[in-house]
Amino acid sequence: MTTSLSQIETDLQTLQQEADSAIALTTTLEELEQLRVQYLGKKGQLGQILKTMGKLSPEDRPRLGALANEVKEGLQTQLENQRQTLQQAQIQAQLAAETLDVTMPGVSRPIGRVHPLNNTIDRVLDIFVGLGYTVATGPHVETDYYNFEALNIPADHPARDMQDTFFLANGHLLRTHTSPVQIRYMETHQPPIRIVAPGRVYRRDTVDATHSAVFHQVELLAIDKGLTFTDLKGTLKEFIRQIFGEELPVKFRASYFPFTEPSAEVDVQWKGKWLEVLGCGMVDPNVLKAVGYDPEVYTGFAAGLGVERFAMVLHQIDDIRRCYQSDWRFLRQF
Ligand code: 2U9
Repeated sequence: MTTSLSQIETDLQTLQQEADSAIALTTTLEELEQLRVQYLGKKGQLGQILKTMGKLSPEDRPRLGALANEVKEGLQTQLENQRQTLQQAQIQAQLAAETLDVTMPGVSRPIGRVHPLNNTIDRVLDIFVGLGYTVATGPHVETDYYNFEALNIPADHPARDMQDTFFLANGHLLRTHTSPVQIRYMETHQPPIRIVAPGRVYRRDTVDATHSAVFHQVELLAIDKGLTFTDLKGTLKEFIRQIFGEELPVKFRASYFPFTEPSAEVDVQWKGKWLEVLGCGMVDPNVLKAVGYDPEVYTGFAAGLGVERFAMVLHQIDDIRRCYQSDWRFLRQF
């Protein structure tokens, strides 16, 4: 069977038309490459058609050769055009996917703020610093001597029951008050002394709305020649005036602490209620002796307040546990 020139011409035109639409329909560079192999590859369709050229008469061959070249170049141009189109599309898609829209609203992070307990400590310290006091701090892990013995609380003293705490294997303990700070300070300083000691303290306590095994105190201590209970009253009244922002009725009610004699609890009338806000007293002579001060020469006064209790009173907080839960809905109110 001989193949006619017109037959091959028809085959080439059909190939051209099929390839036209097939190339235009590709959506990926991989599909396009498959088509290139299919049409122009070694075993491609164009090659297959050209193989039949041998069956043509010699005079027909040049015409067909020219036509085949035309088809081949046409296919190459089309493949190249489509390759560029697809590549552009791919770049555009990638750009769209990776573009950073700098006009989009950012992810906002709420700005933190001072915790109500720290805020209360700061306010208390500010007032005493204004009255000439120096801030002093000390270790949370203490010895029995600094936490109890030097503060006139010997081993068999009933006050130890209320201040049971956490003991370490080596006999050290977590301080039950910040008072050891003042003992350490007195050991290394001579009167006159005016210090205020803020910090975290620990007690073996059952947690409820008003009790926590870990809480905070601020204590103050003044030692000088001739200090009296009147100086203590004046100092605390001024403190109360400043922290509550107004002159309030104040009551000093007799009380007992091992490290002060006489001792008192301080009540303040605020918004119609009497609130217990401070403990205080004249430093017990035994405490002065323990640090080598002569109680015949020096006298002093001390006071202590529970920071949580104070913050709860100032901000009408109903449950001490809110102070430790880091709940932003609670904290953002302050
Ligand atoms: C030295 C001498 C005396 C500190 C004092 C109180 C009274 C007091 C309580 C307040 C509420 C403890 O957190 S609380 O439960 N504190 O009532 N504290 S006098 O007296 C001292 C401290 C150090 C050397």
